[in-house]
Amino acid sequence: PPTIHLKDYRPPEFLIDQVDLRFELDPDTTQVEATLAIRRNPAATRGDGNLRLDGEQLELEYLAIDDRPLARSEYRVEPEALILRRVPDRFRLVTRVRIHPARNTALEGLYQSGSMLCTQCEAEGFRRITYFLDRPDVMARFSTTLIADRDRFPILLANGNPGPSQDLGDGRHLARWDDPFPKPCYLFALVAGDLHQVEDRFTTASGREVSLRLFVEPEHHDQCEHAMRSLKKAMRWDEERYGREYDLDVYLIVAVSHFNMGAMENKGLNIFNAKYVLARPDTATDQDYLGIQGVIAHEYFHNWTGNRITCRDWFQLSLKEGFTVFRDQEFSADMGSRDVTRIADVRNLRNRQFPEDSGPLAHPVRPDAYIEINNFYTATVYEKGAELVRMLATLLGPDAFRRGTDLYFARHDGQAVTIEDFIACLAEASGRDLGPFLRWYAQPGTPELEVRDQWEDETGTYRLTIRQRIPATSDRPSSGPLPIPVAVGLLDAKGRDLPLHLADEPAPTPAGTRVLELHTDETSFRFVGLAARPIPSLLRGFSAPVKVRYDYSDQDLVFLMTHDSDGFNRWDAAQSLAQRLLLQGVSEPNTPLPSGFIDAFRRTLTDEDADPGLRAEILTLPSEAYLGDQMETVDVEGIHRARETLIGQIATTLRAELLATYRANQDPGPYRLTPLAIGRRALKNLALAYLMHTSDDETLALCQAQFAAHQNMTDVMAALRWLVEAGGETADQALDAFYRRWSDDALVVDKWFGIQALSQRDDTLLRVESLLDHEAFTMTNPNRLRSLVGTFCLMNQLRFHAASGAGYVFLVDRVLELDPKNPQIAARLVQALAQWRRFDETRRGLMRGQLERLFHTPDLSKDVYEVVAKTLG
Ligand code: B3K
Ligand code: ZN
Repeated sequence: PPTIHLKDYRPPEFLIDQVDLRFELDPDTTQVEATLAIRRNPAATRGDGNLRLDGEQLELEYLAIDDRPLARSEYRVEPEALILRRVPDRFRLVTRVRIHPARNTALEGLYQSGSMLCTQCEAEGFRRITYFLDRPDVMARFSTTLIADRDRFPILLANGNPGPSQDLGDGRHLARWDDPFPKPCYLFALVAGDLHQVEDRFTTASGREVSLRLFVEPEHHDQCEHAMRSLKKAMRWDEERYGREYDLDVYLIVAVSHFNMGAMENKGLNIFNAKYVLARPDTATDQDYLGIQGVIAHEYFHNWTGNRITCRDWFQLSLKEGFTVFRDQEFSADMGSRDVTRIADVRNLRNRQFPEDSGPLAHPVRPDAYIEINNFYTATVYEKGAELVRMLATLLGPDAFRRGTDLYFARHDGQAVTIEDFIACLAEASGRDLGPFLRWYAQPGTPELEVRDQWEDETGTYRLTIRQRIPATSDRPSSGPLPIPVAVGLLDAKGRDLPLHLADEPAPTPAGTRVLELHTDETSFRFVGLAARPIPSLLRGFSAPVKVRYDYSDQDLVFLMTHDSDGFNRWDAAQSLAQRLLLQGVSEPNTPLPSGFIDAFRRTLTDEDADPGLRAEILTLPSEAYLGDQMETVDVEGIHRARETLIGQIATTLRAELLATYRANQDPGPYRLTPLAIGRRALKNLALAYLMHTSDDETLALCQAQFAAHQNMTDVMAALRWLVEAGGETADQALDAFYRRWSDDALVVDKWFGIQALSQRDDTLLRVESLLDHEAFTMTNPNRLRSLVGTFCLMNQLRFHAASGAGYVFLVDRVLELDPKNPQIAARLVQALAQWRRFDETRRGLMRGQLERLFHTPDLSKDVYEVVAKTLG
C-alpha cells in the first residue's frame, strides 16, 4: 500500500460549495443521491482537466453533469475513485449510488448498530457513502434529506438545524436538515432509529436559545442525566474560558452501542459510544462518570477547535486533537480535583504515550508520513499534543494565551489550517518568537532533563543546572534544543516553599512555584539569598512531557512525598520512590525497605487534612507495565513478585490503619459525585485492595459485604475485582450473581468480561478463551471485544506475556479473525505486541514469530499491515 507524505500536500484542484444529499434509508440497501456544486479552485495549479472523486464500495447508478447523464466514455469507475474526464470549470454534478449498511462491519461510513442506522466519517469514511473530495480542506455547505420507514425509524437526524418534515403516505416519512456552516465531509453525520429523547435547554452568553437533545435506546432513558449536565457545564465553561459560544439552534447527541472509538464531533450531531453517555450510580463507576464528563466536553469543544476551524490535511490532526484534549483536561480539572485530574492525565501519558514514543511506532506529534491515517489517532497526537499546547499556555501565561486563541478564532474561522497558523497567532498575540517551539511537533521521542545542583554555603547560593537530551531516533536528525518550561519550587527543611531570587534579578519572587525556561542544550539558574541548602521540587505539575533525572536520596523523596506544596509532585515523589524500591526488589528480592518509607505511607494514609483522592493516588503503586517500561529488559515475573511483596509488606504493617481508613471512609448516604465523595471512595477501595492482598476471613467478609450492599457500581466493582482475584467458590458465586443481575445491560456486562480478563490468576487465559464461547460474547461489538480481548492483551502484562507464548497466539488468532471485518480495531489490538524487543530472548522470539505469522497473511488490511510492518521494523 502507498505511503502518503506531508511534503506532497497540494491544494485541491476543485472546490465544492454546496452539497445536497438525499438518502432513501434501508439497512440492506440505501440509495444516496448527491448534488454537488463544484468549481475549479483558483488558488490551485491546473492538472489534466479530469476530476477524481473518492469513493469506495459504492454501486454507481446514475451520473450527470448539469442535468446531462454522462456517456460511458466520459468517466471511469475505479475501486477507490470515480474519474470524470474533462469537466467544465463550474458545474453541478449529480450522482446516485447504492450502499449496504447492514453488511458494513468496519463501522466506517453508514452502518447498522442494533436497530438504528448511523455514520462514522472521520477520517475517510464519507467516501463509503457517496463520491466526494474526501479531504478536510474541501469545506462545503450541506443539506440532508432523509427518507425512511416511519415505524422502524421514527427519528431522523443529520447535521445543522431541522427543516421541514413530511409524511410520504406510503409508510415512509421524510426529514430535512440544513447546516449553515461550511464543513469538511468528515463531519457529516446522520442517524435513523427508534430512539428515546431527553431534552433540555441552554441560553448562551449572548442570549441565543439552544435546544439540547440526547437520544438513546429506549431502555436507557434513565441513564442520561449526567451526560446532559456535563454538556451544559462544558458549554458554560467554553464561554467563560475561551469566549466561545454555540452556534446552531440544536445540539444533538446520540448514544450508539457499536462504535469503534469514544465519540465523534460531527457538526451539531455528536455520535457517541454509549459508554461515554450512559450512567446511573448502580451501573457506572466514578471513572465512568468522569470519562463521560470529559468526552462530552471534548466533543463539544471541537465545535470551535476542529469544526469551525478545521485541519488543512490529516497530518495536522493534533491541531484539533491536541488542543481539544488540553481544553477538556482543563475543564475536568476545574470541575473536579485539579491535582487528581493532572495525576490521572500524566499517568495515562506515561503509561501509553511514553512507550509509544520509544518504540517502533514512535512518530512526531505531527507525523510526516502514513499508510492508514486511522492508525494515527494515537496517544502521541492526542495526549502529547495536549502537553504541547499546555506548555504554550504556560510559556505565554493566561492573558497572552487567551489573546492568542482569540486571534486564532477570529482569523481562521471557517478555514482549514495548519499547526503553523495556530502557533503564529500565539506568537503574534504574545510578541514571542515561537519558531523554535515548532520543533516539538517534528521531533519524536521523550526528552530527558539531567538536573545537577550545587550549594555554596558561604554565599547562600544554590545553582541548578539542567541539560536537555533528546533521544536519537534512527531516521531523523535531532531538530535542535527545545523550548521547555520547567516549573520549580525550593523547599526549606520544614517543607515550606522559599522565595525564589535569581541572581540576575533585582528582587525575589514570592514563595511558591516559578517557571524556568530552557532554550539551549544546557542552562544554569543561580538562586541567591538562601540560608541553607534547599530541596528542589522539579517539574511541578508536570510542566513539560519529559523525563527528569535528578539524584534524589530516598530521604528526599520521602520528604517531598509528605511535604511538597505541589500535590502533583507529592504523588510523583511517591511514584519515584516506589519505583526505585520495586526495581531493587526485582534484582535483589530481600532488600529491606528504607527507613521512613512505611512511615510516610502511614502518615499519608492517616493525614485527614489532605484531599482523600490525592492520598489514594499517592498510595497507589506504579503498575507492572509501567515498571517494565523502566527496565532494560522487562522481567515479567520478577516485577510481579516484587510488587506483590511490597503490597504484602504494606498490608501487613499497616493493617490497623488500613482497616481504620476503610471504615472511616464508608459513606452510607446517597451517591454523590463531588471530588470529596469520589476521593473517599477511592481511598476506601485502595485500603480494601491492600487488605484483600492477604484476604483473611475478616477482610474477605468486608469485601463480600461491600459487594452485596450494591451501594454503587464503584464499590461493587472494587469488591468484585478482589473477590475474583481471591478465587475459589466465592469468586464464582460473585461473578454469577453479578451476571444474573446485569445480563441485560451491555455496558455492565462489558465490565464483567473485563474483570475476568484482568485477573492475575494463573488460569486467566483459559478463562478468557472459554469466555469467547459465552452467550454474551461477540466479536462484532467493539466494546465487548475490547472488554475481553483488549483488556487481556493490553492490560494484563503478567498473563498476556506468559512465558509459553500462548497469549501471543491467542492475540494473533483474534486479529486474523477480526481484520477482514473491522481493520481499525484489529490494528489497535496488534499494538499489544509493539514492545516485543524489550522482552527476554524467549518472549522476543515468540512475539516475533506471531508478528511474522501476521505479516505473511495474504490480504491484510492497510491498517494491520502498517502496524505490523513498522513493529517488525
Ligand atoms: N475525532 C474523533 C476521532 C475519530 C477517529 C477516527 N478513526 C473523536 C475525537 O477525537 O473527538
Ligand atoms: Zn477529539
